[in-house]
Amino acid sequence: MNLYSVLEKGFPKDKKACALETHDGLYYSWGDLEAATAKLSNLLASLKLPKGARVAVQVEKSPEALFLYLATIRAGYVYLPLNTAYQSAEIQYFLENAEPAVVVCSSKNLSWVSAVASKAGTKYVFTLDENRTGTLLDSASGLSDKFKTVPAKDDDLAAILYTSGTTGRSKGAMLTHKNLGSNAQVLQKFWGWKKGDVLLHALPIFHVHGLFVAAHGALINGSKMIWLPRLDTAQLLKHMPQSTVMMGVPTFYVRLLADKGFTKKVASNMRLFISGSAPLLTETFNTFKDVIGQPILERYGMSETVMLVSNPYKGKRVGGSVGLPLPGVKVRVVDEDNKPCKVNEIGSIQVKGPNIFAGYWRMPEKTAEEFTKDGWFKTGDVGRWGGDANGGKAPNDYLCIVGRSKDLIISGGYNVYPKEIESFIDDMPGVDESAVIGIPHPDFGEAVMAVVVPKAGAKLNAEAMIATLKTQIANFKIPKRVEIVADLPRNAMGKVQKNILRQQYTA
Ligand code: MCA
Ligand code: AMP
Repeated sequence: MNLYSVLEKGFPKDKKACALETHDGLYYSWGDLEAATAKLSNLLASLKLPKGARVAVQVEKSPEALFLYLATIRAGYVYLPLNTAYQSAEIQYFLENAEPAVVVCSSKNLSWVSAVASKAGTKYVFTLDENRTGTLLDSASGLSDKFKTVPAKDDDLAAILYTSGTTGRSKGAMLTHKNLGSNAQVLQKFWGWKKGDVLLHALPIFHVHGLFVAAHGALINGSKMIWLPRLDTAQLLKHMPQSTVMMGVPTFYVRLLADKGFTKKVASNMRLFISGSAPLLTETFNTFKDVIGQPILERYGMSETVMLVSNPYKGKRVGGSVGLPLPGVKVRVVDEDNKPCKVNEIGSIQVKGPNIFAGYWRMPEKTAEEFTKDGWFKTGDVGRWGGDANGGKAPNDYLCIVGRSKDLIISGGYNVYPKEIESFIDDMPGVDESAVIGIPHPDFGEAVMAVVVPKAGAKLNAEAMIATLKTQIANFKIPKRVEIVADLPRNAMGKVQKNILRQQYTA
């Protein structure tokens, strides 16, 4: 079934009820949402795109950006969201790889996006800005506000999400209508969504967390969303008394706790705070419980799998554990021979279920590598069942993530692959080699740091290197610190020992 039809089942009968309230005081009813979505679906349908055509979108967060997403799904096309921090070289790669039929961008980026899109063979480029302007809305404005949702098979593609690669460039994770619809249904029950819930939404909507976990949750439950453009603690505190559910990356909770205005009283209407995308420090979990009087619910997922494991809504929430496999999701922790580990033994986390993606876009070999012969997806995360989870003893059926086998940094909930940053640094004049590592950071959890070796006789300037990187890659990938050193520590095989660098710079 088309994912939109799955979500629509939860829309309230009262079409005048509020679906979205914005930070600047605008209200969109469910009728508005359906009409705006229909107009945009009609626009896409009028372009007569082939089945499976991709609609790539790099725009600021706005209600209309959400409607564009829903319209794409409703019209049977494939949604491809792109982080607003991506720069032209990054966007060029995504467009050339995905070959979208339609690109929607902010009007301030139109000139360079058009150039890149035309190179990639894209036929239509529209603009959409956060103040409800742009050629997309202009083109849709005269069209009908009714649209018959295009039927979709369970394994038809609904979205492609690019996730960075450990060795090469980003891979597009292909998610089907079934992947997304089944996960939304499971989460609605598992997290006890109920009538009257109001979601406080401050996450970006170009990733799984803000779009497929948070927004889907409210949509399938017919719940109002308070729609904030970005994380702003003052705005969160202002709207919290009218809200019941919030989702955030750990940085959301660190920043809220640093604000004196965040009290039990302000949060008294809230029934659920959910954290994910990166490890929630036990210290944050415990302080939150002390200050607010309720435990944050931590869950675990991936772009390739949507949500996998979650602490329970009603049962025990354990700090330092991500909880129980969601209904329908199978999780195993295995040793190097793919044999199941015992409780408290550390191994690789592998998963199966209706939520597991359909593969990487046009990368069949890479897809095959990431699955075991018997069909388990290798998450690249390392964990164990039960054991001491810092926040107390985890029951034996609770999963604890203890690390990652993939060389990945998660900074403020965004993934950064060291290899990508190293390749940009290594291309700079005077650089012999580099190692990019993650070091603990009080706000972002982990911060990106680069350790760089100059070529013989070359002089490198850390600030100038950072300035150059800022013109090349998204801002969250920029190293917060660059250290110039004479050489990198290596093991007997000649491999750079990043663990030693991490220890050294963490100290
Ligand atoms: C911004 N900056 C960052 C980050 N964000 N640096 C490192 N890591 C970051 N995440 C830098 C900017 O480059 C800038 O640096 C300075 O911080 C201020 O930028 P600003 O945009 O004002 O930052 P902010 O608004 O305070 O944003 C921080 C944030 C944001 C709220 C943590 O990054 C965020 O919303 N993260 C959520 C990511 C997310 O949704 N992840 C879900 C992925 P300068 O001043 O030098 O230019 S989905 C996923 O992972 C899976 C499926 C899952 O399980 O959910
Ligand atoms: P992404 O591919 O961007 O969706 O990021 C997925 C990765 O985020 C996972 O493979 C984990 O490494 C990490 N992740 C997500 N949620 C959690 C969590 N609650 N605790 C620890 N790591 C997490």
